[in-house]
Amino acid sequence: MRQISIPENEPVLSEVLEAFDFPATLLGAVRYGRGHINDTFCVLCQPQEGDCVRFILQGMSSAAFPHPEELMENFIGITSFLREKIAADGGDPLRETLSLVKTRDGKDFYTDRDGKVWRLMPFIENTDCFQSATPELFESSARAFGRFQYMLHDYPAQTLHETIVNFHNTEDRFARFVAALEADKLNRAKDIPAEIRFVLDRKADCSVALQALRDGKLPLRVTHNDTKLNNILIDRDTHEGICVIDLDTTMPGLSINDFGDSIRFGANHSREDEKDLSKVNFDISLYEAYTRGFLAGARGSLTPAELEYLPWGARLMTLECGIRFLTDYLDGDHYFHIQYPGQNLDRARTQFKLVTDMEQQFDAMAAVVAKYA
Ligand code: ADP
Ligand code: GN1
Ligand code: MG
Repeated sequence: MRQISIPENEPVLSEVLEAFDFPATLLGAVRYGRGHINDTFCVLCQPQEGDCVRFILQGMSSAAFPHPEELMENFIGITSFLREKIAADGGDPLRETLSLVKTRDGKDFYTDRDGKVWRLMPFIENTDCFQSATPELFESSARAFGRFQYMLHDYPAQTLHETIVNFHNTEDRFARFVAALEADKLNRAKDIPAEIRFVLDRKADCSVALQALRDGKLPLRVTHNDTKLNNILIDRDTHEGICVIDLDTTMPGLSINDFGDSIRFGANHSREDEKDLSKVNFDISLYEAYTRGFLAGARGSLTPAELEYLPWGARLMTLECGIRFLTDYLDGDHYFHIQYPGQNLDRARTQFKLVTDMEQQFDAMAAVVAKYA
């Protein structure tokens, strides 16, 4: 077999690559993407004739996903369902949703010697994945996320596994923050009183969406639950959001959270870990572009209560994500990948700055929804 090029510090890769049934000769693999959770690699292959082809190889995070085989069952169910809808709609199922390449023994995923689960997917070419966007691109991503939710409105939700229990249970996130604070394993709490106060002062907010759900105001739907801009592939020719990726948390949830998580990540002009908070500002014009796109994509399927709570979705997903980053910081950074010490604290701080901005512009945010509802 010819020598393939793989990073020296990824010893398990050759075992994993060997397990999959590549339709062409393997040339090499490199780490890829900006996700915080999975181990993602781009794999290059040379077919007998024609240009090289790429694949995405992903090892699922055991810290995030305790039952990866259930996650893969969800993945297969959702992508098969979407493939049929996309085909019926005259679309291209190979570009508009993810698919899997099987292992040599005909399985949908490979479990390595340490028990980590890996999947292989064709790379969806002629697309871009952005970390920040112009209003036009952001609106296009919004249409795609709205459409994603619309397409799954008749998916049999009871068949989905809850891949991360209490994923967007903001009350539970608050409680876990308090537990991490009390444990204060690394003695970090003493240096961050303002951030801790920020969270403790917002305990009541953490119940707003859950209370509306308990009161029967907000319906449970099949939602993506991780709708950051870099979880969508944008077609290079049409600039349309063509494929929603990172389906690992697609499960029953609230539509306002899908709306909200996109706003959290995309309705500003700074990095998620920007240290200079003067650069971190909620941009209501990006919020407006997203609102317009999301409501168009959802094709009138949101109820009046969901529309009313959309601004809360933005505020709560941002608060919750900040709480999660801060919890992981207190806990020793075991959940989110970090590139430097203190990155989770930097991330928490940007989220809290954005929450503050949204609190100040909350009425204007509601007015924007009313304009497009
Ligand atoms: P994570 O859970 O770590 O965020 P993702 O599934 O979002 O993992 O993948 C990480 C990155 O890999 C994405 O942001 C995107 O750039 C790229 N990616 C994932 N799947 C594909 C695909 N099928 N085609 C092209 N790029 C992909
Ligand atoms: C993670 O996997 P990725 O990088 O798309 C996280 C989201 C957070 C996000 C913060 C499964 O998303 O919940 O909002 O980081 N995903 C999981 O950037 O926890
Ligand atoms: Mg991702």
